[in-house]
Amino acid sequence: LISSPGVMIDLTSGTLTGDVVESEKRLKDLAGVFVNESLRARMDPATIIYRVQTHVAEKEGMEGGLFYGTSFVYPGLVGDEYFMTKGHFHSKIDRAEYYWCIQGEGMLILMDIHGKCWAEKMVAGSLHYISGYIAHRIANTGRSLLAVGACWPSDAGHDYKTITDKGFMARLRKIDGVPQLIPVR
Ligand code: PAN
Ligand code: ZN
Repeated sequence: LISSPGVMIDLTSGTLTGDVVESEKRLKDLAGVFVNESLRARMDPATIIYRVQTHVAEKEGMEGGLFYGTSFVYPGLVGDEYFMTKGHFHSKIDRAEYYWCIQGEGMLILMDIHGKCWAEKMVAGSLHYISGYIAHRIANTGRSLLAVGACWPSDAGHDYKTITDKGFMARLRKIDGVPQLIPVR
């Protein structure tokens, strides 16, 4: 009647062990994601930008279920733009999500359906509610690994195309040594 946990989360690093699906994105996988695409294309394609560990507790697309994931974003820059995730709206665009920062320093970059952007600072322990209709991505603004926990509905899905086609309307750039959210063009 009593079972052992099928998955463990290390509370200081965010690392999952057990029943977990792993994925990673290297610079070669991120064409068009950074403002300076020609620089990205000239950098080492094998550079790892982020990894995600997901506990897939339900079938993808199942209504009423939840997924858990830890995202790890590495420190670094493409020019003056911080390493970051691709970012997405949810395919079921009204689906919300929680993010919380486990270690490192970062920024949660948000954009509404009209292209208005804003950002929230992430430090270990910060909790971030992302309501539906809001695109979201995370950037590492520190010198160490950024780990962010996330919980989202298993029927949310990921709409990357809207971001691939239009991009975020503002970019997080290191200017005078500090992160600033700068409108595109
Ligand atoms: C997160 C993201 C994760 C990777 O789990 O999927 O941070 O970012 P991209 O999916 O934009 O590459 C989430 O928001 N899930 O819904
Ligand atoms: Zn999401």
